[in-house]
Amino acid sequence: MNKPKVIVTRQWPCEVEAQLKQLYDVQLNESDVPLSTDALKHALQTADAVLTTVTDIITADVLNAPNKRAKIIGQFGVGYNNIDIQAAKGQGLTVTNTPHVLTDCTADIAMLLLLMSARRASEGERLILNQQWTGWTPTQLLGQKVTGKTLGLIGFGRIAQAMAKKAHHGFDMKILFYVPSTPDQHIVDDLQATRCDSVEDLLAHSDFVSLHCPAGVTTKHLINEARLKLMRPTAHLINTARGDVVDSDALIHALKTGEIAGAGLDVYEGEPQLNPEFLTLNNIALLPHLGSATEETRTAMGNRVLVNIAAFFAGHEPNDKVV
Ligand code: 8YV
Repeated sequence: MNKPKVIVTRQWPCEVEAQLKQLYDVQLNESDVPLSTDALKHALQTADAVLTTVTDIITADVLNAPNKRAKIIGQFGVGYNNIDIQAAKGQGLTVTNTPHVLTDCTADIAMLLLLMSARRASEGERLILNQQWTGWTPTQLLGQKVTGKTLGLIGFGRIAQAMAKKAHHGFDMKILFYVPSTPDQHIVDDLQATRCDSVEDLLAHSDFVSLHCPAGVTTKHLINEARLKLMRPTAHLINTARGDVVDSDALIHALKTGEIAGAGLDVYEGEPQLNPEFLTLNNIALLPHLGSATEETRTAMGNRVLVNIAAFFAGHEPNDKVV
């Protein structure tokens, strides 16, 4: 029997690519240049499985390409807001993602940004890199203490809970959370966490606010001008979820005017383009979407895609089926 044809849109960890080569008639992307819209359509027309990432914008137009051969899109990532899921469903395509394996690393990045923002790490590093540091002073770059403070989590899924665990058990932080669903009471009890009735309530009572909700119509600009005004002037906003969840213009204004003390961002509206005003701010820590970027996790994500497509080709429902 012929091996299924698989197209991988970006370069993946070599260990995973080696397995793909063994198992499938695979087309890898050695140049790592993202595929154009036409190339994505062509991939769906010529392969049995197309393996995508956050940088592939799979719109209804792409998914409606005629004469498709593909039956499955294996997304390398837990988030899949780059794919029009309803259109994929309408086309009878299966879509899978890679939950669980990136939980800890993404929570680590959120904690890193929290610490960087609180302790003004980016500002300090710039001082050294620009050769402007003239020595220790008693009042230089005073930030805010993290231990014992209150962390408010918007969204309370796996990544938020992993961050809460590190923050509560490691930094003695008090945990607040807002989520529309009902989380496991054992987890809430272990974290001695308090549920807030509204986003507004959480914002008003947190020293650090970390975003962990999926991107979508209901969460677009969830953090807007009015909500930023509810945050404490000493508070910091951390975003490792998706850029669209925050209105960047409103955030820039809040950081400039001292409505909030700082922000730590790993994701951006329209990334990799950044609102140029972000670059003019001192009270911000900026990372280039590094949430899951460890060797272990990226390899585990690739392996998770392999398990999903293997199940699909064997006629089973993949564990991580989104639609
Ligand atoms: C991924 C992420 O690396 O999994 C996610 O949702 O945000 C990232 O950590 C990226 O999305 C790859 O597709």
